[in-house]
Amino acid sequence: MAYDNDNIFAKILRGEIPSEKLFEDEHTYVFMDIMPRADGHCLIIPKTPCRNMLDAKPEQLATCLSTVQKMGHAVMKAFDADGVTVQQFNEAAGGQEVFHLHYHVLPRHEGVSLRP
Ligand code: DGP
Repeated sequence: MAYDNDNIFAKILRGEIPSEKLFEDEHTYVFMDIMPRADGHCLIIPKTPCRNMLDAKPEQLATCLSTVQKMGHAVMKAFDADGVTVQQFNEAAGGQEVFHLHYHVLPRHEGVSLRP
């Protein structure tokens, strides 16, 4: 399916709507999720247009996953977490709500469930 340039994360990348930035490099941007399901819940997105994983070029997947790993280490340390959950959804039937590729990184603590 086609990429929509007016999706929320495209607007965040263009600076048209605010976001709480955690990190960026040449290829990726990281910001806090507006509806966090755990303290430190953040989102990793590519800076180039990509609807979801099914639409991604290999370099978009590689750079995103490299940043996912970096943020995994960062939130483990910052939140004294016991583990990290990484989530990624594709198309509405797959649970995707915003149609720009993104990875959720959620710090986890033993015995603590994610918020709904
Ligand atoms: P999903 O496509 O199902 O992975 O859900 C999209 C996620 O994006 C959801 O956890 C909430 C988050 N989100 C939606 N709109 C905004 C926004 O305007 N700003 C931020 N920071 N996060 C958003």
